[in-house]
Amino acid sequence: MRAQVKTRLQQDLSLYFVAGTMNCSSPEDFYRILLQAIEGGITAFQFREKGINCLTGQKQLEMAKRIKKVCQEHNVLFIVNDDLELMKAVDADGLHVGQTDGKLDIIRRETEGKLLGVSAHTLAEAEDAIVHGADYIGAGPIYQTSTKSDAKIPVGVELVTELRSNHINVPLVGIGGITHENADKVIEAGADGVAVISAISGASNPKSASINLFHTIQNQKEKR
Ligand code: 3NM
Repeated sequence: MRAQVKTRLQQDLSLYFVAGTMNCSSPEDFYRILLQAIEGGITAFQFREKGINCLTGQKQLEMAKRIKKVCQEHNVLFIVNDDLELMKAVDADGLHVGQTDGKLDIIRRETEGKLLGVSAHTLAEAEDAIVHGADYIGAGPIYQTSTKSDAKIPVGVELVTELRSNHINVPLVGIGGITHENADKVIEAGADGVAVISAISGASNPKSASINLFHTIQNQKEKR
């Protein structure tokens, strides 16, 4: 990845909001929260529409189109979780996959010209993702999370430190249990950003939650 593209991606991943309609009380509530998060300064959004009561088919596609439009209008990176066809259908900026979402070499070929993010829970998984061409890594779960039912045991910011001290130099975000109270520790350990679901989707005021997170992250980045 060219240095300029990398620097841009490091900035674009600073505050990465991940959500699907299941994380909110209704599809309209989801969209309202997304708009507020954008107003509050999120830099990237991942549409993670999976699990019980998620939208499928045409409804999912229509929602993805709405998201793409609003993200594009506000220069927010738009990533689709684990759905290559949906990513292509809405011409999103990229795809994010987990460790069990398919063979990375095939996924990389299918996402040529798009960003590819991969979740990693260990150094070996991060190394494997990079060998297969991942553009960025989502490392976690950093802290305890109740949002993802099958989340692994929290690895702490130590995983970020370990990745950075083992030549993992690609853009990297921490995920899992991150709030405005602990986001600084994740950045301090070497992450370029934080990915959150409930810290924004579950906030009584998603806009001010996003503003708080953004400031915490930027302040910590400036200290480096
Ligand atoms: N992936 P919250 S943890 C979607 O460890 C996701 O890869 C994780 O939700 C991983 O910010 C997680 O509410 C859930 O804790 C993050």
